[in-house]
Amino acid sequence: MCEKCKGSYYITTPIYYPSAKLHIGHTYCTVATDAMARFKRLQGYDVLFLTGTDEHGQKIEDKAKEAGVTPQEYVDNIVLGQGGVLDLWKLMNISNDRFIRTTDDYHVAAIQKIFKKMYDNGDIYKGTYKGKYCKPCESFWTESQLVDGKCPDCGRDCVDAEEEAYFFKLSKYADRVQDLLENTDFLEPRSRVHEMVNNFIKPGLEDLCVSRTSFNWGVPVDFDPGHVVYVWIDALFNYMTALGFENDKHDDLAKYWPANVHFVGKEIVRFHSIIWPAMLMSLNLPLPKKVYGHGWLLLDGGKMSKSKGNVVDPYILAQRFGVDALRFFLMRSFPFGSDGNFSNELLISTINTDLANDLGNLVSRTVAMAQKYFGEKLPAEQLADEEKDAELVAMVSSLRNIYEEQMEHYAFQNALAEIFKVISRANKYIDENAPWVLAKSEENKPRLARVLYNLLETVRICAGLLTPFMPETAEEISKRLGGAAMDWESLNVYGLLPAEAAPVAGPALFPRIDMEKELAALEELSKPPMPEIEIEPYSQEQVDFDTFCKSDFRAVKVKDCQPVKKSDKLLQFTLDDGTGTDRQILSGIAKYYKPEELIGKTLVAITNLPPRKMMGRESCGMLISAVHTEKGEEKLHLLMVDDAIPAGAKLC
Ligand code: ME8
Repeated sequence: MCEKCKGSYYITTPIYYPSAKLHIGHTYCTVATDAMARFKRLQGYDVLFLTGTDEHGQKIEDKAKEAGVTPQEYVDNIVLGQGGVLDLWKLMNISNDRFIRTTDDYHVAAIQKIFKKMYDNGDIYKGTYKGKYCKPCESFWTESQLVDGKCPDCGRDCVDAEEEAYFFKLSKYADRVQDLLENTDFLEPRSRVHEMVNNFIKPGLEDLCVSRTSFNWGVPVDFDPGHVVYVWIDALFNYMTALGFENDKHDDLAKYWPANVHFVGKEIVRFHSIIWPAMLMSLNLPLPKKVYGHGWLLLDGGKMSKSKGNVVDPYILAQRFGVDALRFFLMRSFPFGSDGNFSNELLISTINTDLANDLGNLVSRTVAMAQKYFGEKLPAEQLADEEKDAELVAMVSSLRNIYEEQMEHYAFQNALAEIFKVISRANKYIDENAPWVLAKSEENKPRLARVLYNLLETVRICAGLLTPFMPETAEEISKRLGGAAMDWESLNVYGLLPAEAAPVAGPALFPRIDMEKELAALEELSKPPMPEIEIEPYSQEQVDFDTFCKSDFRAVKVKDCQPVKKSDKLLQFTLDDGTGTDRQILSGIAKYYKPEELIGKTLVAITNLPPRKMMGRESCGMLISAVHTEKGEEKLHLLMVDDAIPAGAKLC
């Protein structure tokens, strides 16, 4: 370990199901983990940040079948393909040190060994599984666990399942797990402990079915062909196989295990706080130090899900607002341990208020004033005013420690709120000290220099502490302050910026967004793409042949065509229908044709419809057109036939 390092720190996200493209909810957890990992690196820890994908299970097998590809091709496309999981994490500036796929050979082989170990030590045994299974969640349930007969996690139907299966003796570990949850701070927030103990442990923890025979896409149980390992066992052990547990691919188990924290969404806390520690107990392995169950990002009060069609695309938001602004919004707007309601309005107003008005303005005003009043750099001669400076200086000086305390408790929202309290205070300090007034007299220049110095120093410390959330912005601000120090120690020392600071101006960090226009643009973008060509559904009602033959279709030649006064729809046709008497037909096609371009054309009309009046004029028949929709717009083409066909010829 390097001398300066504070020690190792291992943090993980859940590994994602590549059953569909990831949405903003998935991004939320990964951004939070990234912020924590960056914070720990900033503090001086040797961090290993792991994320990855959980690629086995029936759901993936079914989806691949639907798509007509192999399961491996299916997951490869979602993980590695354009706009896939890896692309998204790159876009979001996620600093994971490792990425595990549960289809990686080393992981598969390790899972087989782990399963065999638990079988050999008697904690896995063979029996018959009878119960309920929720396919989308890959979860087994007992009848009593269902809520109104449905899966307690997702509310969907469960299917009856009965098959020969292996079981893990979860019941054996019930007391130890309960003790772990109730008497240590293994699981946070505390509210989740009550939920786990009351809903799952106290009603009686049953042994867990840990193999399946009804599908193939999983890690095969090597000593019993036909069985594949339950996807959650395969998935949970990723946290250790990624460090080299039961494999030679990696070699840092001793350094990083036990993990400092697993960040997981609230619906998978059960797997991480009951099943996971029980399996580790079975293998006599150290337990992770903490599982933190964060809340969900909700949309219109409900969970986002592909099947509900209400997912929010992080690509679109990152493109429109920038990656740092999106990362910031996710961490600033919702308390990490509870659910939060996502909305575009909240996103835009957070960017406008905090980033454009407060932070952006502070940086640009401060730098602009320093340059305007002093040119390249501040003068060394500066005059502090104890009374006027004390509050701001005290707030900035204590900020790092207050922030640290919040970050250690994963209270990202509070940590950011502390920074923004200081930023607001600094904006107020500008108004209180009115630099533009001080600038008017030469005598006040030393005081003016000190005011600007205090502001620059505030910006340095605030921006440095924003690094875990907005790494690119922090770097940019450091450059604008002339390469200001933003390492952990410097962020706790007020006055480190040289007195003769030389700030550099730049474009607005966060331009203000026009709420109304932006909401309209987002609304437009969220609409599903219009199909290129849409045709009318076919009629299901049959017409008997004799009825059809009653319709008299004739070729007609256009002798004259005129617009109809006061109607923007109708054209009036004078037609030669071969009878020697002109026929008049009115047709609502003015939007599609100019009258003069139709004269002389041979069209098709149905001629034995009863005459009807339109805009006071008689219409005797109807012209036949082809209609379809193109990119949402209705299109119409009059049916035109060969001009060699004489007027009045019957179409049959
Ligand atoms: O659960 N808000 O994978 P997953 C917040 N493969 N978090 C959300 C969310 C939302 N709207 N939607 C999803 C799995 N998540 C397993 C994990 S770990 C050994 C195996 C979070 O892709 C969700 O809570 O379904 C979970 O923590 C993570 O995204 C991955 O979900």
